[in-house]
Amino acid sequence: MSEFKRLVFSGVQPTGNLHLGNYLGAIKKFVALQAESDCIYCVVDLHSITAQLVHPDLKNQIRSIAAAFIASGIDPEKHIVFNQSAVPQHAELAWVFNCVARIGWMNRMTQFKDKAGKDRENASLGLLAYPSLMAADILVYRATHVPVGDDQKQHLELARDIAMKFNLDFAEGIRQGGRGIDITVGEEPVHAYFPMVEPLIDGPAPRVMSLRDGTKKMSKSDPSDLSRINLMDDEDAISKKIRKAKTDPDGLPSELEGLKGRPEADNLVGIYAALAGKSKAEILAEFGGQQFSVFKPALVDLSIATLSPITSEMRRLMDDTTHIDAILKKGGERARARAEVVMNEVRDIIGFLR
Ligand code: AQP
Repeated sequence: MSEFKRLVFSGVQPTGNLHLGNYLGAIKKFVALQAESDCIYCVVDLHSITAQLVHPDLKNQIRSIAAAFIASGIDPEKHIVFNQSAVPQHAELAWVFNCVARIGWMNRMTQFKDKAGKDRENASLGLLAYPSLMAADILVYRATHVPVGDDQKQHLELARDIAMKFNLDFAEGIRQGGRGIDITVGEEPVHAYFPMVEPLIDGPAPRVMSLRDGTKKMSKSDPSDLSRINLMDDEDAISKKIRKAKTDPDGLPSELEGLKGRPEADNLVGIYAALAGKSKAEILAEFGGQQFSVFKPALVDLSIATLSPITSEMRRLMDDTTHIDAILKKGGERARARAEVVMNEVRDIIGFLR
């Protein structure tokens, strides 16, 4: 065998309301990938306690992410949907990876720097080690492809570094058990137990920006609710947020060039294009020369038409959580069985007695 079997893995943190950035940057891609790949989609609850330890309504937050997956069109029968803490092998492999990875690698992560802010000494150790757990989430299934937004690119590069170092450090243990696959990384032949994961970043909108500041990414943890469109927002809220979205006084240009230096206009056009399944150039050909007073109502209509079926299905699923709980339980069992096969091999490769 000269290739790892294609397997898609991705996760979303239950840290608050899912927003349009999460949907366009990640979940929409999750849905599209189901047709061609075996997929595992995870609510990464262990990650949610890295930046904020106590979440008063964590159980429902976890359910609501799973509800968003299902309402968006993920099929939990054909693929696997579960929450991370139900599969302890993630944390076990993360410990191994904490010992493989170097502190310097973690210190360079821009997300750590952003989230820890000026008070780095007071950030949790978990926040620093976050990318190591993320690598374990993926590699505990030996997944090969990871659909994510642009903000996760650096973490995936680190996952590749961790996989590579594990493959090299434990080369003997991997060969001894007759495990692993011969692959080429760059020019170098490597006998690999873990694959070099491929990020799948391209998509309708790899980086959706805040509606209040076109230079900041749309984020669940932004204190301003006006900065994002939540998947659970009703029509009035969507309409209000788009009407209040920051713009500049000029109308829309007819060419892409005219969006340069206009981050808010660029963002709104990008959102429209992603929702419509068209390119930004096509949207500008349609709306070039028009004022935002014309463009914004069109964006409101398109946003509501796309999101309201998802929102109403999420609400229905969250009204009686027995269905979601059953999906997560079954998904957890299926994921655990697969992760345990890999962990047993990892324990043998390292040389732990079992
Ligand atoms: N603004 C965004 N544009 C495109 N993709 C985005 N993603 C997040 N924000 C955007 C993608 O959504 C997936 C799930 O993200 P996450 O919840 O695991 O963590 P995050 O990247 O840290 O997202 P948030 O919304 O900004 O959450 P907080 O505020 O809690 O940190 C990922 O694939 C991510 O790339």
